[in-house]
Order: sequence, then C-alpha cells, then structure tokens
Amino acid sequence: MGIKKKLGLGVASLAMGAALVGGGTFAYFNDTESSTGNTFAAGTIDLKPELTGSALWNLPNQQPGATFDTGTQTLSNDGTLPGDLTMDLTVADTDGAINGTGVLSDVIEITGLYINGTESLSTFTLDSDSSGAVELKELNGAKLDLGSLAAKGSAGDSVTLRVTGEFPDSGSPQNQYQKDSVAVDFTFELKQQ
Ligand SMILES: [Ca+2]
Ligand SMILES: [Ca+2]
Repeated sequence: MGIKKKLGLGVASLAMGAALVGGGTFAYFNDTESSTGNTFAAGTIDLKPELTGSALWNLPNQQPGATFDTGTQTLSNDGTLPGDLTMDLTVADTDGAINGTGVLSDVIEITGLYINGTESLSTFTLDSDSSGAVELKELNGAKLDLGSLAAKGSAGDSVTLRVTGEFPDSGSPQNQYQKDSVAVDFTFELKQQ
C-alpha cells in the first residue's frame, strides 16, 4: 500500500469514530475573526530640567531695600502623558539672634509671581495676615497650582516661572534682622491627570 492510501484510511477511521460518539455530524456556517498584537504600555511623566540642588537665588550680605529676582525659569514635560504641575514651598529662618527678636521671613516680601509672563501672585490666597503683602513666612507650607502641562511635543508642554521679591526698607532701624538668613525651597511636582 502506498503512502497516500495509508493516509486516506486513517482519515476515514477518524470520521467514523466521530459519528459514533456524537450520534451524527451536521454542516454549519461559521465565521471567525482574530485580533492580535493588543498591548498596553505605560506612558511617562518627566519634568525637566532636573533642579535638584540648584538654587534660583543665593544672596549673601543683603540689606533693607534689596530686591531679588529668579529670572525666567522654564519647566517642561519631557514625558508622553499630560500632567498637573504644583509648586511646594518651605521657608526656614536662621536667626542671627542679635539686636532683639525678629526673623527675615517676617519682612521679606514676594512682590511678583509670573506664570507664563503673567503676574499671578494675587490669584493665590497667600496674605494670611492681611498685611497687604505676601511675606516669606506666609509661603511656608504653601502648595501652588501652576496649571497643566501637555505631553512633550504638544502645545502647552512647558511653563515659565519667575519670582521677584524685596527686603523692604521700613524707613526705621531694622537691626533685629542683622546676621539673619532665610532659605526658601521650591519643590515642583508634575502629576499625572
Ligand atoms: Ca502678609
Ligand atoms: Ca533676628
């Protein structure tokens, strides 16, 4: 028996067995479709530039009347997902402890907070002592919403920020602030929406 005939016999036997078990087979219409290659991949949230350890200002040896300005800083989303940007602030005084009591964060004022070039300080509720000015002490623990950043490459994937301030000259002696210093830490977080 040639190999073709052997194969033919095998097929016939199988068909018979099916008929015995199932009690009969019937033809039917059917249709199958497939979808392959379905993947789920996580996108990224990546705020740039990396600011770890870099200061926006470092002003030793100041006196009443001095001003400071961070210059315009750009923060960008370098990731593939949009996010909401916040800025956390902490303020820490070091009291020189000479000439009476008082620390710099009581008197140094933030005079401008520019977001994309628009002065936005008054849009935040920061003047908790209703003095008419935002002193550094009022920023300690503040969390400011700076808006959304689109995914990298889309319109609105970056924001510019600039902070200005002043150590006001009160017109009278402010010797209680001699030798004092104050540190302001900014922490920016871009969080997925
Ligand atoms: Ca105030
Ligand atoms: Ca002091």
